[in-house]
Amino acid sequence: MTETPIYTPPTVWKWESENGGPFAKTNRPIAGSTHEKKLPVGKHPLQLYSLATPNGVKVTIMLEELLALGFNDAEYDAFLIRIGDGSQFGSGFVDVNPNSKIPALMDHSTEKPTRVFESGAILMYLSEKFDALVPSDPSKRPECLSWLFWQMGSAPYLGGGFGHFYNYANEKMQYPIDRFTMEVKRQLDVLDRHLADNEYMCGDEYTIADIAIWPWYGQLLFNRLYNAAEFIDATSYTHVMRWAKEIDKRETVKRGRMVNRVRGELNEQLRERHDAKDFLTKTQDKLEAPES
Ligand SMILES: N[C@@H](CCC(=O)N[C@@H](CS)C(=O)NCC(=O)O)C(=O)O
Repeated sequence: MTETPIYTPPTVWKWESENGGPFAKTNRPIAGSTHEKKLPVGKHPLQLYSLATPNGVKVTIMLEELLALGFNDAEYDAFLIRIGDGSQFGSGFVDVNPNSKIPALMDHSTEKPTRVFESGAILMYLSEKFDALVPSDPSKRPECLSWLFWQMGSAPYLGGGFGHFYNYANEKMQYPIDRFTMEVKRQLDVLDRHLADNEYMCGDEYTIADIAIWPWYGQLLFNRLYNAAEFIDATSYTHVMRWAKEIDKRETVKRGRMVNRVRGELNEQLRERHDAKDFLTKTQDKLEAPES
């Protein structure tokens, strides 16, 4: 068995080499843009710049839910930001999100266009703008926002911790895998106990808390993230699984998952969405089909 060499940190860390992982080309220890690039602006009030990762999908599900509820002002253009190519470091994107991460939203319906970044802030912004998918009853609203913020604080352990070391890291190291697996299983148990007594995260109402949590924890159980369902014993979380399957059936969720998707089945990839009809006419299988 080869021993991992012991690493002694230098007094001051320096950025000397790419660490070889799949994000090595884009990860940097500094913020700001790397190149000039204006963002396109479409015809709708809301302009989304994103990619169909779990954080991106939260927002596209939210927008599709709002449209299905009849809020026509939630019409949106979704432009693709390819984070693997470093598009999040273009000057226009950094103007919308100084943190250089998808998703980022511009609302052009306000007197001066409003920028919103951080998926949790975007969900809250949209729920307040349309007064939908968040309880207005003061006895229920705090519970909903608590779970929304629970997700925002917890998912980095799942993605940046567990997902990184279990799935992406070139070397599989037991210490970080044990540490983050333990935490992710603890989080799943938190959800499982809660969902044993609640249909949705905030009781009997489907809300932004479900929209935030499902793309991460629901899809983890379906083996859509990190190929880890067996490793974490997904089927043992029966209540989370029941809830996740229920949400997976929603047409709005199916549509939201397709937007800005660049992987998987071609008929499930709507790389850019500019019109509700695009789901029927602009999926990648149709765009790539030879002309007859
Ligand atoms: N807390 C942020 C996290 C966003 C985030 O991590 N986005 C990832 C994709 S899921 C990203 O853009 N990564 C690009 C990079 O790190 O350079 C949110 O919820 O919006």
